[in-house]
Amino acid sequence: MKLYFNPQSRAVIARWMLDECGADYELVTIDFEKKQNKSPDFLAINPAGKLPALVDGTTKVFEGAAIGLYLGDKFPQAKLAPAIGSSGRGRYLSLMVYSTSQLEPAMGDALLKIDTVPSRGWTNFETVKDVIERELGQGPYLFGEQFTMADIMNGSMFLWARLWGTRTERPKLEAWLDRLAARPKAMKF
Ligand SMILES: N[C@@H](CCC(=O)N[C@@H](CS)C(=O)NCC(=O)O)C(=O)O
Repeated sequence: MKLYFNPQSRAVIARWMLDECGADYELVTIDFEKKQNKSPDFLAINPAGKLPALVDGTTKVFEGAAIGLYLGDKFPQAKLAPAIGSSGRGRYLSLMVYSTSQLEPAMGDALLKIDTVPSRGWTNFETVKDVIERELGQGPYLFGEQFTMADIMNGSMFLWARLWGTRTERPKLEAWLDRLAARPKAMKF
């Protein structure tokens, strides 16, 4: 497998996924300065010209959440995804999509200090925190004792925000984030 990568990008999240899977992979560095992400070769992998992107044989996957879903199913032994047909599967798919369709844009609004317009499809960031806190329940992870790709996708967004000095101000969420960051294979910046 090849992960198209730049250390200053969301590809560090995909690398975290691959490491948690115990996958054998190669990093292909993409230089943003040289606009390698807009080259015809790269656009054939990700037509949006963005990182991360993953190539596994003839399979091409782009969008971080899609890469997580793909890897979670490809490496069932890593137990990073509730199995197809299991009771948690629907909530898992929902939380994976939620991470980029709601959590991330809501966080963007909050960091940029702009009002969230509900008609655009996501709630404000405080509501996102309520949702994730509720989904976490007693933890320690979103699926109880089972650490999954949903923890990586949702947690990594909050961990990014920490780099900008933003904390959730919610003890339960902060404890979860500390737990994620302490995992030996957690993303490194
Ligand atoms: N929703 C996308 C976001 C991808 C994205 O915006 N990647 C950034 C790096 S973090 C990028 O490639 N930017 C370069 C560009 O847009 O030219 C995902 O989750 O994969």
